[in-house]
Amino acid sequence: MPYTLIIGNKNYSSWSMRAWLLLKFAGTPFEEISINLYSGDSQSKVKALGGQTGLVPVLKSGDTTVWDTLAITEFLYESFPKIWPASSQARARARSFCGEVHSSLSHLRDAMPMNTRGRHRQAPITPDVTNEVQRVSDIWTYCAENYDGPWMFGEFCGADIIFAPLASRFLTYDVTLTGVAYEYQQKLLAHPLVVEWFELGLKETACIEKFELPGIK
Ligand SMILES: N[C@@H](CCC(=O)N[C@@H](CS)C(=O)NCC(=O)O)C(=O)O
Repeated sequence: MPYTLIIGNKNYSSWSMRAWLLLKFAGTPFEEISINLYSGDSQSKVKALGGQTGLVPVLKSGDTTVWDTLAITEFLYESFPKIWPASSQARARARSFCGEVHSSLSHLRDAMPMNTRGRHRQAPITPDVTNEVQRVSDIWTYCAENYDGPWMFGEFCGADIIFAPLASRFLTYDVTLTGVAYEYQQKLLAHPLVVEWFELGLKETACIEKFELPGIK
């Protein structure tokens, strides 16, 4: 296998989802090593496999080990250029938006842990969370209005993948978007690779209590 991907629980690990989708989208075969996260020794298992932070995802290719999702994205881009848009300007925009997901949106990510099988869950919605949801909606609206084609930058690419777990979170916590942002979220949730990831998550039995927020009564 040209690649080995170390990932966490499909139901809960948003960064794992992104790396897995990137490899699937690239169309390359890969071996998958799954770690049950937050299980006591999960970080030491990841470190033993070469992930220096103990966090997933970790990608291995020959002698090269890459951790951190943006580093993995850029590493794969070197072999699979379709991961970013072809135009330099669009690529810069895509990287900027994806950088925001990676380094910002922390209120949203903390309040709404990814739980792909969860539905009608209640997240603590603070003004910061509301602002970050609005930011995602604005990004999706901007892309729909400025690029031709069904996906953020026209053709499906890494930007759609980096944003996919947000579409999942909005579904889990009943965050209702409107207009083109809503339409894009629905398209993303129906993308065959996203559906495949969700189906694999449904087969998992591990339950991580802290990511199981209460349902709406
Ligand atoms: N900045 C890292 C974040 C990785 C991360 O937070 N991974 C989570 C799963 S989504 C993890 O490994 N959690 C396990 C733990 O904290 O013990 C990236 O982009 O890959």
